[in-house]
Amino acid sequence: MSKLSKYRDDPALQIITGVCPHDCPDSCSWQVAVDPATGRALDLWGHPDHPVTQGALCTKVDNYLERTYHAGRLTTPLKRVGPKGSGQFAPVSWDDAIGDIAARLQAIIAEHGPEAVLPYSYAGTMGLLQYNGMSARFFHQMGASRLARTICSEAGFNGFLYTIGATEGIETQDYTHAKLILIWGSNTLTSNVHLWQFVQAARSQGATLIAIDPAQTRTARLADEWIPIHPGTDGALALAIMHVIIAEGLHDAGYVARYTVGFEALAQRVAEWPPERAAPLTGVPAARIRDLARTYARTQPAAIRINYGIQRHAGGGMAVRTIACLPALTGAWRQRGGGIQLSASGTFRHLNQDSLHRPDLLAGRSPRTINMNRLGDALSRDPAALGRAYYHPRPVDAPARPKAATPPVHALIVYNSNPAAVAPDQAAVRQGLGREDLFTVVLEHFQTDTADYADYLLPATTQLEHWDIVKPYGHLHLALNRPAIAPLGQSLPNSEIFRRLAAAMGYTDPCFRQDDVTILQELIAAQTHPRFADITWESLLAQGFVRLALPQPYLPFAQGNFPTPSGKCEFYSERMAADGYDPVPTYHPPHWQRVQTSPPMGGDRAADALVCISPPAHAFLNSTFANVERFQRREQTPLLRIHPDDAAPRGIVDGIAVRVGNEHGSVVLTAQITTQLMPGTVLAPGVWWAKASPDGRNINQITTQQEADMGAGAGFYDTQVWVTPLPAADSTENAAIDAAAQSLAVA
Ligand SMILES: Nc1nc2c(c(=O)[nH]1)N[C@H]1C(S)=C(S)[C@@H](COP(=O)(O)OP(=O)(O)OC[C@H]3O[C@@H](n4cnc5c(=O)[nH]c(N)nc54)[C@H](O)[C@@H]3O)O[C@H]1N2
Ligand SMILES: Nc1nc2c(c(=O)[nH]1)N[C@H]1C(S)=C(S)[C@@H](COP(=O)(O)OP(=O)(O)OC[C@H]3O[C@@H](n4cnc5c(=O)[nH]c(N)nc54)[C@H](O)[C@@H]3O)O[C@H]1N2
Ligand code: SF4
Ligand SMILES: [Mo]
Repeated sequence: MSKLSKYRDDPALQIITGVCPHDCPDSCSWQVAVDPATGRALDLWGHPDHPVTQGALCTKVDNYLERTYHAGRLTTPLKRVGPKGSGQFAPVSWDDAIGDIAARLQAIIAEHGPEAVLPYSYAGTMGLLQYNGMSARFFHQMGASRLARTICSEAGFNGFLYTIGATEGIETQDYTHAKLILIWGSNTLTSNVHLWQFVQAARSQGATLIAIDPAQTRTARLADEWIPIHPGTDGALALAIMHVIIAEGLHDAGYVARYTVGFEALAQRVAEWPPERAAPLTGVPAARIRDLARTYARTQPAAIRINYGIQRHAGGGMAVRTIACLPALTGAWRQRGGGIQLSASGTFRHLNQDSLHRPDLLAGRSPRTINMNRLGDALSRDPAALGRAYYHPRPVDAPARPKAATPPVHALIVYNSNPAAVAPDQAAVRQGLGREDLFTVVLEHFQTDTADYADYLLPATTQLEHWDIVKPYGHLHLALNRPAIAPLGQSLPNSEIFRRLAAAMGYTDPCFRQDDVTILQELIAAQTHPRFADITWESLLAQGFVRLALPQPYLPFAQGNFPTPSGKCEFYSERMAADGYDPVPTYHPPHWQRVQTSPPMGGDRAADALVCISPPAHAFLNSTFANVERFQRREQTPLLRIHPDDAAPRGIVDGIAVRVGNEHGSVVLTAQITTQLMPGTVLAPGVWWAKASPDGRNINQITTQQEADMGAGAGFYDTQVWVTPLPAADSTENAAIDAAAQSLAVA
């Protein structure tokens, strides 16, 4: 019996419609059964009428009440009483907390200016209001440093824009119509599970599914074929595929002539990329590349799903820019179920959020922008490090000069994020967070790794407890979230916390007194683009979710109409040239391939480095859910997956503790030996809370602040590590590894 039918017929219960707030393409609509007598939520399930949710939630959110009512939920404001970072707090009243925080911020602004205050937030909730509504207004009014929100998708996002013009593509439901599906750098069954039903429907009608991934993920295991690839080398594979397609005349000359620019330049470039050149770089045999190119060009409709895993590398932007050329070359866009999807966020690009964010409150000021991937550098007292943290997304953007890097950050306000666990170069982040002269405020549901460093820790409500609107990035339905239950304890929505802070700071603009429902109604009313024609407050209230007013089926580029400067798919991009890039697809190797020319295959010497990736764990969502016992049991313990060919020469056997380290730091993980992985690559599912890990650290000890090639994006998976049994077999071996780490740090 479905959960809905279990609760529907009980007249004593209320059923409230909402939407999952998590950073996940699926943005499921949900229904919550509430007992009005007690005010408690009894259960929740996927909305049966939503065309993508189709009545089911993922395993994490299906058990959401275990997180909502978890004993660890923060229920009162807390003030630090122990040493910095100790996580020792005492309860205080909201009035005292807000009053003292405002006084501290006023003092810092008076002494160092408002740029000494840094907001740090990401997508703990994707609800537009709680993600960055009242908070954006607050920091605009203050003139605080701005934050470039680069930690997830910026490299690939910008690469996609150069080729296509916007992150639009195949509508998720239309994968049903494909005859060939390439899942390329995406573990669909973990990170985008609602796509799977459409993939399976296509396969039941004869479609073939191929997964291209360094790991034989649960998705790759269920595919018709797994093509293992070295991390960060997908651009070379795409260049070689295009080589074969053009050399063999398999491209769609009509589509190319009408709807693309730069074919001649592309043909010239890929002539330099025979499969024999890409094979040693990617680890994919030349014959397999040829065959894949032919199958891709000859099978229509052909659908590609890329995800952000392929762009967390030094060359991630160019790789996505290159792969995005494929469907125009073969004319795949002409057909329903043909094309590519990275994200659907661009279908919402006309959403005007000025009424929500109020950028006008900056009143002509233009505060510096800090790259969130460089939080460690940003919190440093060294101006050279702080200068590196200034946002410079393109080669033409000059990095800040050290002397320009002032003032140091004196106050950090964290919401919707857990940087002590998720940000790269954890040692640097923790050193910054541990500064005695840094005033830190954290808004949270739980006492996370980051919360341990707070001077004030403020309890926030969850999606079950507040209003919001979610703009999805995996489908076209905007959704309204109604609160189902009252806030737990004294917790407050982010919006209300910033509303109270604004009042205490003396901010008088009427926008700081608007209530949440008014703000959301105003946001909806402000939309003038025809895509939002069907989306009204009333339709959202009545249905819970409303699709953008786009034709169905929606084939965005069947007749060109690319939102690029030329209006065409840009094989040649003037804009890239102006931004300092090669205007034609090319290969940007991953960092590991730049410092080490031969692939780290086989690992015949224990001192050889391995490439380390740390993609999403199935039962966590980044570091969210990693404190809930059910999901900890599902993920067992912080693991390092390693191929037997790499384990044997290092004396590593299944189940032993290993030390994984490089020039940034080290972490202890449990070895899990598996052949479901490209030799030379190790994989640590992320992101565990550091304090729940054996040595109080997690995998971001070994990740880098180094930006990817575009958008100052993150390089989480472009890192090399040395792996040794713990304790190391003998100390000479450890010394050799430390020496190797030093030499890489210099290189
Ligand atoms: N359960 C769960 N769901 C999630 C998340 C989570 O943590 N857990 N995270 C959410 C977030 S924040 C995001 S951004 C989205 C998307 O999140 P993504 O990080 O894009 O997640 P995946 O789809 O798992 O894609 C990563 C896949 O790419 C592979 N990979 C890594 N490097 C390379 C490479 O260089 N080339 C190729 N071809 N493959 C590579 C990994 O092995 C993995 O299978 O998912 C969201 N959904
Ligand atoms: N090694 C490694 N590191 C990674 C990744 C990886 O693949 N490997 N993935 C990266 C990616 S793709 C991303 S997107 C980032 C994500 O990094 P984060 O955005 O930091 O995501 P989470 O770890 O889920 O932490 C979100 C926090 O927000 C809190 N939260 C949720 N809702 C609310 C709310 O309404 N109010 C307040 N105040 N708090 C709320 C949650 O309790 C949670 O602690 O991590 C990145 N880090
Ligand atoms: S995390 Fe993703 S799949 Fe799970 S309920 Fe939320 S939107 Fe749906
Ligand atoms: Mo992400």
